[in-house]
Amino acid sequence: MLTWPSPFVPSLPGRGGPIKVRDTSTGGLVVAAEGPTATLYVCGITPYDATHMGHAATYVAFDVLGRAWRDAGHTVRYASNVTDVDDPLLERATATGVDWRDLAVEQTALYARDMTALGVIPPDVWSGVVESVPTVVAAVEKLLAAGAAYRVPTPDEVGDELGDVYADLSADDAFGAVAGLDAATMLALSAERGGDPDRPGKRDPLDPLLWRRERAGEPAWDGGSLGRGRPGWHIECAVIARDALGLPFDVEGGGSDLLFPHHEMSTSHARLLDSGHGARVHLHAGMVGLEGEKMSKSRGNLVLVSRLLADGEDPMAIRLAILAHRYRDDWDWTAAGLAEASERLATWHRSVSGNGGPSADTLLTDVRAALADDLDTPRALALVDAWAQSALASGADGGGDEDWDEGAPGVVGRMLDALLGIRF
Ligand code: 5CA
Ligand code: ZN
Repeated sequence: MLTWPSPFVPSLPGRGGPIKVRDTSTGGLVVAAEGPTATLYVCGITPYDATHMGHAATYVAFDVLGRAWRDAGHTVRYASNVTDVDDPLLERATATGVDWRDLAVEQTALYARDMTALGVIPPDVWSGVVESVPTVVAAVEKLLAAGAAYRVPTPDEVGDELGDVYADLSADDAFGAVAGLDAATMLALSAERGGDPDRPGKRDPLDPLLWRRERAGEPAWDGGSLGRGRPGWHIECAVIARDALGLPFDVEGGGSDLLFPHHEMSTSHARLLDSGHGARVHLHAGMVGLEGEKMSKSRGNLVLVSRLLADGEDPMAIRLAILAHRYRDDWDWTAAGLAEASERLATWHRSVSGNGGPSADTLLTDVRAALADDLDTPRALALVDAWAQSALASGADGGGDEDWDEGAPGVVGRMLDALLGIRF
């Protein structure tokens, strides 16, 4: 289990919520958590390169959900993973002559520093895949025993007949409900995003890998009756989420690049593993791009959080630049966006450092309503802008304004901290 320091979250007068979000699967606005404890799983990083603005935007979006939930009176239970063994990580380690374990540890630590700087509240359970191997093995054995998985012959080098293990998607009647895609799109995305539709011996080209037998030069763990090997990608998240949160849980999230196949498959695995349920709601952050292209480690067109911080940028300005966009929209990172956020941060800072301001009551109600409406942070920012402008315009004593309140800057400052994660 890993973690980073948790920021202090001030309490506010009154209460917000209930928080509604747009479920990717249905397109409808739904209450994100109905019980007293709100449960969230967000797919974590594959630690082979440093945190870029796309990662940061996704984790800040779900951090805002967690903050809104807390403000609505929920206890939040948040789980995430680190994909600390996976093909791209192994390939990068080989290409750069570094041990894959060292690369994962180094990049995970850098990510934790970046998240700390950005004021992201850490998960309650943040689990590496490596530490979850025994539970994944038990889950794969269970799927095999239930007839929901099968073995596929391996190359001779593996040395025995056990085979790799694949999930049999025909065992899951509800498969396809998460993303709602047609067969051709599913096939194309599977080939693009880590699947192996052309692998001979599979019952269906979409069937995903659950357990890969040890190959020369690849890390492997004891797999019990499965033989030595390593887990497939989707089953890891299904098992880590199930063990941390129980099934069903409220929200499974990540960037929109994970909708298919990753969240379709991990939800399918969860359904077959236990209760017939995975996540109640699927929530996806849009893709952050650079000059019109998705920012990605594989493309290398990265704006790194650690680089911006090393250049002296204020992490709160970076956070505000993210919050200026609706979490589920795709958007481009620009230097102008960051400059605008720095200016906004400075204005807000001046306004909450003054001797008073217009009453914070309406602002607090309106910001809560904006967040409850599918985490509408751009609206929340515009509301704060308006309050800051009038606080600064009224002079030190409010110019006789009846609505003037000496305590307002304090409440607004605490609100920015608690709900938006912006502190000065
Ligand atoms: N380890 C897997 C998930 S189990 C993974 O996708 N790792 S990742 O490092 O590639 O991405 C980490 C998170 O950032 C994921 O939620 C992913 O959807 C999100 N993400 C990746 N690129 C972008 C981007 N350009 N914009 C927004 N979010 C992104
Ligand atoms: Zn995942």
